[in-house]
Amino acid sequence: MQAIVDLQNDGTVKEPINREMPMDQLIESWITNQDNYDRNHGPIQHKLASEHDITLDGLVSRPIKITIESLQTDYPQHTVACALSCAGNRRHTMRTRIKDVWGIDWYDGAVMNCVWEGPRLRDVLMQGAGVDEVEPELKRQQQHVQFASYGTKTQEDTWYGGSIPFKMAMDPDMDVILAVKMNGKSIPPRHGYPVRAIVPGVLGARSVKWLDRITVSEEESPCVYQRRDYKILPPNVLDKETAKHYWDKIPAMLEMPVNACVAVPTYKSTVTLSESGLLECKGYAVPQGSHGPVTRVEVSGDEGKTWVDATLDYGPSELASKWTWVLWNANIKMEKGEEKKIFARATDKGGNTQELERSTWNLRGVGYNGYEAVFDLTVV
Ligand SMILES: Nc1nc2c(c(=O)[nH]1)N[C@H]1C(S)=C(S)[C@@H](COP(=O)(O)O)O[C@H]1N2
Ligand SMILES: [Mo]
Repeated sequence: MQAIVDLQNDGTVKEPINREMPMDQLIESWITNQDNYDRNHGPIQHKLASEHDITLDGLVSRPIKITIESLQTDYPQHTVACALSCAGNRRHTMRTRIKDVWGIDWYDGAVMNCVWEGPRLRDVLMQGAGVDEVEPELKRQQQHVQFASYGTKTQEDTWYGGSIPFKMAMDPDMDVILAVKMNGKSIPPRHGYPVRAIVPGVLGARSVKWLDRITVSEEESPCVYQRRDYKILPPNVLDKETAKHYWDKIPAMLEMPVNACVAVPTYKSTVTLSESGLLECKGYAVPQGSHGPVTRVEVSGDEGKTWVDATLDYGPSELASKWTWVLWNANIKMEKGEEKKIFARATDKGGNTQELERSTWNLRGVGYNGYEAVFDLTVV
C-alpha cells in the first residue's frame, strides 16, 4: 500500500482511500497522529454534527434517536486509549512469503494507537434505549449489536456495517464507546466524524465510522463486511467460488492476534552493523484482544537460535491500558551477508504468543502474525 500524502482526497466507491504511514514515521510517537492509516470500503463522508443523529432500535424497550450533542452532554464521557488495527495488516507478508491472497496490499502499518472519548455504548443502550442490565444473563447471550453507516455505497454493498456480540457491548471491561473525540479533538472526517464506534481489541472493521444506526438483534449485521468478508477461511479454500460454500459456516473475526512488527530496519534494506556487530531494531507490538498489554518482545537476528529481550515503552501511565500498543527497541547480533532475517515475537499478559515463523495461509490474508518480521535484509 503506497503512502498517499494527499489527505484531501475522499476517494470513490470504485477507488476508496486506503493508505498507511511509512513504518519509521508510524512509531515516532506513542500516540499516533491523525495521519495514521485509512481503511475505507467507500468514499470518505463529510457530515455536520448539528444535523447528525444515531438511531437506536431493534430489541430495545425504547427505540430513540440521539443527537451528537446529547451523546456529549447526557452521558458520562469515557476515555479509552487503544491500538486499532485492520484485520488485513501484514497481508503483504502472507502474500509474498506463503501464497497470494485476495485483498489490498497492507504492509505492517495498518494500525493506530489513539485516545478516543465518548459515552460508553452500554450507557447509551441502558439509559437511552432502556436496555435492562439484568436481562443479558440468559436471553441476550446470543444477541448482537449491529452498527450501520448508510451515507455512501461501498465496494461490495450499498452501505457499511458490522456487529459485535451483545455481551461485549455491555461489558464495562470491554470499553466499547461511541467516540466523538480522537486524541482530544473532534474526530477528523477521515476517521469517522462526527461519531464512530470504537471496539478495542477487535479488528478495525467493527469500529464503524460515520455511525448512523445501532440495532440490537438476534442476528449479526447483514452487511457483506460482516457475513462475506473478515473471516479466517480454512487453507483449503483457494478461490472465491469455493469461499461461497464457507462464508456461512465460519465465524466472523473478532479478536486481533498478538503481533510484533519491526519498523526499523525495513525489509529489503541494507543495514550497517555497529563496531561490536550489533544492529538496532525498533517496532511496535499489540496484544491479542483483551489480553494485553504486551509483556515481552523477543528479537532474533539468527533465525531463532538466540533471542534478545527488547526494551518496552508502555506510553504515559495515565493512558496505557490492556488495549494499547507498546513501542520496543533492541540491539541484536547479526552476521554480515545477504537475505538476512529478523524475527520478532510478542507475548501478552494473557500468555498469548506468536507461535509460528509464518502464519497459516487464508484466502483473505487476515489475522497474519508470523514472527518472521523482516526478510531480504542485506547486512554489511
Ligand atoms: N463507515 C465505515 N466504517 C468503517 C470502514 C468503512 O469502510 N466505512 N472501514 C472499517 C475498517 S475495515 C477499518 S480497518 C477501520 C479503519 O479506520 P480508519 O480509516 O479510521 O483508520 O474502519 C472501519 N470502519
Ligand atoms: Mo479493516
